[in-house]
Amino acid sequence: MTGWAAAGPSLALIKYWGKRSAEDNTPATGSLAVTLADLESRTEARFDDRDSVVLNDETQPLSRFTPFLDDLRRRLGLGDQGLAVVSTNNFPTAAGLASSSSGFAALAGAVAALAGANLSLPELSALARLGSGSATRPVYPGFTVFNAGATAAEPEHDKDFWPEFRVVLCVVREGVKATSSRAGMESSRLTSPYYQPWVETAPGLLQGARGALAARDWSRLGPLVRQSYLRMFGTMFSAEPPLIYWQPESLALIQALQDLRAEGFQAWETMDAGPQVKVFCPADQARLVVSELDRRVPGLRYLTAAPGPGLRLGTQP
Ligand code: 2P0
Repeated sequence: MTGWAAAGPSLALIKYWGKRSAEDNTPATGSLAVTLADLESRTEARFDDRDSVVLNDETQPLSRFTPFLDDLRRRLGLGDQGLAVVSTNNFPTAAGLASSSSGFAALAGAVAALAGANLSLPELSALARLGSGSATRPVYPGFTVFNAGATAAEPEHDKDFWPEFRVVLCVVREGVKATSSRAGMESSRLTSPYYQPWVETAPGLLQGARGALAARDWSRLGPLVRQSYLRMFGTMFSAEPPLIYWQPESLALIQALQDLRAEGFQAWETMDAGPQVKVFCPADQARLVVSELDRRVPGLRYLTAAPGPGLRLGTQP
């Protein structure tokens, strides 16, 4: 028998960056995110003599997975059975398109299905957290919140809450990033003088953004989204050694979007632990945003996504 699960990436409007407890993998800052449609990690798990993880046809080193697989075995009562995991992403992996969120959510779901565990969504979210903090969120469809210090994310609004909401993903570089989020946020915490102010001011951004999202108000939401990612990067730029995920095209896109907003667009960017730029905008502006960005910063690949479903899982013979 095989357990399977599929999850979309969770893209944060308000960012999780830093841990309250590394041992429990709980966040220092609360995040507000959207689960994306069409992009997905799809994972299958079956029992085997020993553990193995194959991602996009490549066998992975087990070091990043063994602690999580051990946690899953312990919590799901699987003894010491080996797990053979095969996963595919239909979008660029580990380049700041939030593949650890969808990947670890799908892995938790696939092993829970294989174990025959009938878990609630909060239980699945808490299980996914043991793999990756951001993986708590895409268990739910649409918009989700993962509060500071929490052990699971919560649903905020369903995927149809704001039908005009779109995300344009601007793929600046494909390929694996140099520093993982986990290492990067720990380095920010330990070395940046701006880390404490980041954590202290994060609740105000989250509260404001929840209100602006509830009101579907671009002009209130956009500036809060911008403050969240730029304050997060403030802790990275000021770390020792500095953490600079940006590429020249990333900054060119940020400047082009500033110009587009001055021209009347509601197109607000965010970035994660990688060079990609992601733009939140109304559906009726998305096509024009892509063509204007392509004209001003040529040569990049663009994907457009709407809010999507939460975790899907099951078993097959
Ligand atoms: C987020 N990121 O809120 C933020 C913004 C990256 C930048 O959540 O250590 O891979 O596995 O819990 O979940 C990436 O952090 O870190 C992340 P771990 P994770 O989407």
